[in-house]
Amino acid sequence: METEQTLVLIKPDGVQRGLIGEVIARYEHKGLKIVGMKLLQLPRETAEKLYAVHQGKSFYTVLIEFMTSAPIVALAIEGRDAIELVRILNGETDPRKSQPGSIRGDFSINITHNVVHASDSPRSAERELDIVFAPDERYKYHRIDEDILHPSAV
Ligand code: FUP
Repeated sequence: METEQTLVLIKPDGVQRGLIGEVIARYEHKGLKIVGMKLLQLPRETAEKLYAVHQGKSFYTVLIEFMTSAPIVALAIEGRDAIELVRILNGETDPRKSQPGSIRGDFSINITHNVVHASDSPRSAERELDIVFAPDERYKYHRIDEDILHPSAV
């Protein structure tokens, strides 16, 4: 198990629907650590960088319009296997396939308005975190429950 950081975005629908606290609680209660957090409206250029891999796809324009339409919350989340754990907590991209109990399974019904984004690999996490967070916007600190979450032998 590696300690990793990942980027989460609570999308405009999550912010508009008052789900910020609920979504953050899912990650916190799992035992993941918030090491960076801010409310911002994504400039178009930033959204295009984040979603460069989807350029040219049928949903790209709608996705960029949506992601820049209103404020989002950006989170830098740290923990052992954080990249995979966050994606499990988020659920499948298409909310119709997301399991109840996951964020998308519980709170969304439409693939564009699917509440959250999270990085899908160590490489994309590093790239995406650098796009959204300046180096001094991510903090190193010890959370008091870490010794209970991670007994030293395991
Ligand atoms: P995810 O990694 O789960 O966020 O999913 P992707 O990177 O594959 O897609 C990014 C976003 O593009 C999704 F959150 C929603 C949108 N999308 C569509 O609208 N239609 C698709 O078929 C695939 C993705």
